Amino acid sequence: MAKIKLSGRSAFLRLLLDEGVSHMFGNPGTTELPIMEVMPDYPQLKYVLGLYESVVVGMADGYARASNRLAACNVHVAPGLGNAMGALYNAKFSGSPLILTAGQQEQGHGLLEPLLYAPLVPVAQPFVKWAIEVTRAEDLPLIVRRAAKVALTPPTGPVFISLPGDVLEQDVELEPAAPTRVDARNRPSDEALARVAKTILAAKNPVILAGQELSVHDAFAEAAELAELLGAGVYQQTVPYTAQFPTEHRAYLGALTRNQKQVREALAPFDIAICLGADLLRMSVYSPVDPLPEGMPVVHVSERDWELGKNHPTEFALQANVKETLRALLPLVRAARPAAAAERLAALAPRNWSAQRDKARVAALEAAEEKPIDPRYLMLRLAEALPKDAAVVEEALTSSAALPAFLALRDPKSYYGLASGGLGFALPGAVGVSLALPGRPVVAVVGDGSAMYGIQALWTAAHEKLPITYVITNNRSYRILKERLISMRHSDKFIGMDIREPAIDYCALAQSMGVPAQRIVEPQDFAPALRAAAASGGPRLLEVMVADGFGG
Ligand SMILES: Cc1ncc(C[n+]2csc(CCOP(=O)(O)OP(=O)(O)O)c2C)c(N)n1
Ligand SMILES: [Mg+2]
Repeated sequence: MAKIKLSGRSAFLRLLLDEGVSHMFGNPGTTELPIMEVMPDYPQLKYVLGLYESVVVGMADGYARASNRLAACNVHVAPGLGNAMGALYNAKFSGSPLILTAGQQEQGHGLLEPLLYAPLVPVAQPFVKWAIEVTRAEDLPLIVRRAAKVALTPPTGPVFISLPGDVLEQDVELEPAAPTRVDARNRPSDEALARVAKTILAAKNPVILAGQELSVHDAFAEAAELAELLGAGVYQQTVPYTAQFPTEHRAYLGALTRNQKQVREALAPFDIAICLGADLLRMSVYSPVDPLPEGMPVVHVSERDWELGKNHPTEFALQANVKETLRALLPLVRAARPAAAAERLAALAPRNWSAQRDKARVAALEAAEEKPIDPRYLMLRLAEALPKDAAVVEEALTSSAALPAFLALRDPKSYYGLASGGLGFALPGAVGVSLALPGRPVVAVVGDGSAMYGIQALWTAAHEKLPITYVITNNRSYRILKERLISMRHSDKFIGMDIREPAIDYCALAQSMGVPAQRIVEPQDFAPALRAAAASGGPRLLEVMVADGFGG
């Protein structure tokens, strides 16, 4: 095909389209105006405005996670990039393939230290796979194509490109080219698979740790078959930020906590851990206890080589695609299914997820009348009243502690949680998830404190008329920090942990941004309100007054 001559700004957008980008999430400033000038020439590239940069990157993160596609996001020079860093940290954790760009002062002009200037590459670098500033327009094709390839090659993740104004003004000759996509769906060697099969078949009591790569690569069926063939119990990984395993499967035992001692106790009865596309026991706060029982052998399949053997000696560290690996492993296991497997599987039934749910339901129903609403009861009702095909986005900390016990996850795109611990994902993330899954209702459950780290996303949800129901659990506090101050510091003198005086009116906040809202005080009002909100087909916010855990 013939070369075409374009301005740098047009070439940039054209290249993104050629790489399969359909959405650019952005917040513009003067240095982005060249790009905004030519946006109307590329209507296939939908510009989604976010009113704060962490919201822009959070939306792109949600979009990339739910679509498994490349997303573009564009922020404004040094302050905009700085505002986005928490969200970029999240995107790094969830391995979201993002091309993050920022306009930069013209080369040379930056030397004069004008307003808004700072070198951008060193700012973005720690959280991205590749960071670069374009110095000549003629390099744009190489850089954008390489950025897309790097972002999408497992381990996937964000990349950063700084776009100086003068580069966007120069002309560039563009030669059409098909995107390069690295096929990384590799599987271990026959020899390694045979050794793994022999080891796991010989185990007396294997356990599977299910991770997010099972959902990214749509491998629920394969993981479930392995659990059945081995009679292995299945736990989801300690930070369950995607759906990781069909919860109603009889081998599924629920979530591991992030308490080292509890995890060690949960794993102690087993004699081998088979870690499928998971982060091996990522923890949160310090404990001297090692969560992996001493001497426990580990089989770990992950496409993220950094995770393999990172913290724990790993007998079988297999850098591979988890679905392809399971496909190749299953015939070996099928052929020699251990006699004890059926027995082991049957023994899991009384304590599997479904059995635990029944017990948790009884406990939650005991709190049905309480006011302010008991968060366990709220989560029970939420799980029951969700539309069948809903995707849940979650960042509600203490309020959602019971959610994993009630929320049945049946497909890989049914749940998106906070990956890194950095608050602010859920409100914008829900916008991205909704754009990625058109036709699917989204329900975002978000703590009152967490909501304030991404509140501007409500405006985008309204502007784009997205079918998202935001459930804000208002306990008027950072309840988790209060609980931890007591358990970890033995103090109950709470400074900086109450969100009162004045109380935040989340309904008024939502309404001011065009999202109809309702406050729920009576426990029985929640389920009908959730059904009505989800049925509305547009954005809604339910502010639910829940117990603060300290008698209020
Ligand atoms: C970006 C960021 N800032 C601060 C924190 C510290 N932090 C962790 S949990 C939390 C409180 C969350 O409050 P809320 O969403 O209301 O949940 P609750 O604790 O009340 O259940 C805070 C401030 C964090 N994790 N991330
Ligand atoms: Mg709170």
